[in-house]
Amino acid sequence: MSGVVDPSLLDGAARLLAAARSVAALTGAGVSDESGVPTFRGAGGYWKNHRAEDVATPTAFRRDPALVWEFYNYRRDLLAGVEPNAGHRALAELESLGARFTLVTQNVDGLHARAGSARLLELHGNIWVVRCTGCRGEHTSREALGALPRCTACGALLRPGVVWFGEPLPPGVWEQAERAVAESDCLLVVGTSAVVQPAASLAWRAAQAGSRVIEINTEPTPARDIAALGLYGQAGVILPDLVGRVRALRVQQGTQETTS
Ligand code: BJW
Ligand code: ZN
Repeated sequence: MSGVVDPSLLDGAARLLAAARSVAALTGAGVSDESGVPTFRGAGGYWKNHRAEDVATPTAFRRDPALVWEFYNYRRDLLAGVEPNAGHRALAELESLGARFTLVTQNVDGLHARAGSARLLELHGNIWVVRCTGCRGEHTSREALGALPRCTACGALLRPGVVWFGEPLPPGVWEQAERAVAESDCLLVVGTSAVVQPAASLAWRAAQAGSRVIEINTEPTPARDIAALGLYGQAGVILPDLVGRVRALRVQQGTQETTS
């Protein structure tokens, strides 16, 4: 809970953000937790009931596409009934507070876009995108899909437009994400276990390039080692508080500029 986050740490983090000319954020499943979306690795996470190798690899899809679609259709149904939370909204507001801002997410749920984030890089694709395994055509589909949906153009099986283990990230997206974190003065690492590569390496890449890393999570992760600051509690509580402090500092900066 942010009740236990020391206000001086929140102020320190807000000062880093307000002083930055370029800010990036790397988010994971934890930011959607308070919207009611399960994470992957925590208690109640997807990988507690499903082995990742059975539902999130190209081999699994070749072996049993119906099982894989069952997993993704279940998640699409769940997501159709949830809303972005205060954490998503705070990150969207941060984008409008002056610095250059890029939001890099590992999430496929589309909630950052729904909250209003515009400069958004989805490293692991999007669950509402459907891709043909034959002609590679892509389209966005929010309708219910059958157990084994097929492409109307070529008849081949359709698959979810997400990145499975062993697959490369979407072309171009990775390069843009690397550039954004390397150029940032401050990187927020929010709600990710920071163990899935190459996404997690962005935190280390930023630190190496001199960016100040701020970790926001319910518990420290391996990224704590390279973070300048760690804020431990719920993202949906900490982010609005933090962004409110950045907003106040920006207003002060503006007043100083006009009076000096
Ligand atoms: C809260 C909170 C609250 C909770 N507030 N916080 C180097 C070393 C070892 C292995 C590899 C390596 N390089 C590559 C690999 C292999 C593999 C990998 O990383 N494996 C490791 C896990 C061992 N990586 C890949 O295969 C990647 N591809 C690749 O490397 O390709 C190379 C290649 C190149 C050229 C040709 C061919 C290949 C692809 C990785 C794809 C990951 N896909 C998934 C599924 C996506 C689709 C779907 O959603 O179904 O992505 S797996 C899953 O993990 C999903 C997530 O995006 C990803 C990250 O999880 P995330 O977001 O961190 O969630 P959790 O649950 O782990 O953590 C939640 C966190 O939130 C926790 O810390 C909580 O404490 C916190 N939290 N509530 C704040 N309220
Ligand atoms: Zn097709």
